[in-house]
Amino acid sequence: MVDSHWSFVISPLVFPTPNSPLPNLLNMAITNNYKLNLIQWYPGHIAKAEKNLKEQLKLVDVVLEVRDARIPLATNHPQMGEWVGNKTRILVVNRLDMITPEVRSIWTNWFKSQGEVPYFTNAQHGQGVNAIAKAAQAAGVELNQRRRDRGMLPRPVRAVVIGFPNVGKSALINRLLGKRVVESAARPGVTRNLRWVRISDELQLLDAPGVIPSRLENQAAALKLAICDDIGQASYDNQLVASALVDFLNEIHITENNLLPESPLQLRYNFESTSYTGESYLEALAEHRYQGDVERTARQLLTDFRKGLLGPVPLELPPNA
Ligand SMILES: Nc1nc2c(ncn2[C@@H]2O[C@H](COP(=O)(O)OP(=O)(O)OP(=O)(O)O)[C@@H](O)[C@H]2O)c(=O)[nH]1
Ligand SMILES: [Mg+2]
Repeated sequence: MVDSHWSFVISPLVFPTPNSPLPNLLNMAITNNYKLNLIQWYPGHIAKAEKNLKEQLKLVDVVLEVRDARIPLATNHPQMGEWVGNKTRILVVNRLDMITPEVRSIWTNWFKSQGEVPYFTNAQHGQGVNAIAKAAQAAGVELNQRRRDRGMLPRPVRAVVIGFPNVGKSALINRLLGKRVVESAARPGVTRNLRWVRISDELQLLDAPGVIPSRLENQAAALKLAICDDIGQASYDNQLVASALVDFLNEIHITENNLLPESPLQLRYNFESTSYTGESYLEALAEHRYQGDVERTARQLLTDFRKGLLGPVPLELPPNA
């Protein structure tokens, strides 16, 4: 379905040539080789939700900020500080099953070095989810102490779940409740309206539609969002995004060989990737496996990555890791 409120721009692109050297740094690969100004996505329902969110925030004690463990930096929303204000913030890094324990511990150390405590979760299967409820309820204890001191009756702590589309916010709420109360599905833009859900006598959660900056300034981050299916498909070109995925995977395999000793593309398709640029790999793989159909190859690659069939592969590591 095409939403008429979606705004997207696809500009002419310059792809890396087959003979160009492999990029050295992820972001350099993007800015130098892709010459991008292509991905913009800000559907009408998000603009509306942000307005409603501002209203509801007045009622909220705790913000559960949800990020995607494969791209914890690209899913860091620039307005989060503003929304949190002086409320308690709990940093949830979801999709823990999609990275290795080693990568998780690298991120944990990095967040700690930044003075933050990340709560890693798997909202699909439930790992780490109870710790989130506990952390939110702990904020409620303080809240109710203050209320009692002022002669007021205690009330449940109210927490809002905020993050980019498709990171697993609604899945987290369903897991916390142990049943499916809000819609959750494998595409961005599933939750359209804000909705309060009573988890227990102590905790109420507000499910919110995924939010995204009105303009995606950082196109390397935008590509990662597209690769992870965190922005609407109508806003990007599959072949461009799949090419970028190949470049990211090659880059991590080459520069972080201890973390990714085998090329996930070689393992999945039995077709060597590191002597190719992203674009030329797509073409060669299309010839090798998909009767030369590059678009089908691009879609397959993206689907396989999103389903975890390329293995637990991060697209980002902390700066200076
Ligand atoms: N593998 C894996 N999948 C997850 C995890 N958490 C959620 N999912 C899946 O990711 C998809 C998106 O989940 P949602 O809960 O709809 O995401 P959302 O953040 O509410 O998305 P919007 O409402 O569109 O903003 C669903 O198919 C979930 O089952 C996780 O930790 N691991
Ligand atoms: Mg949702």
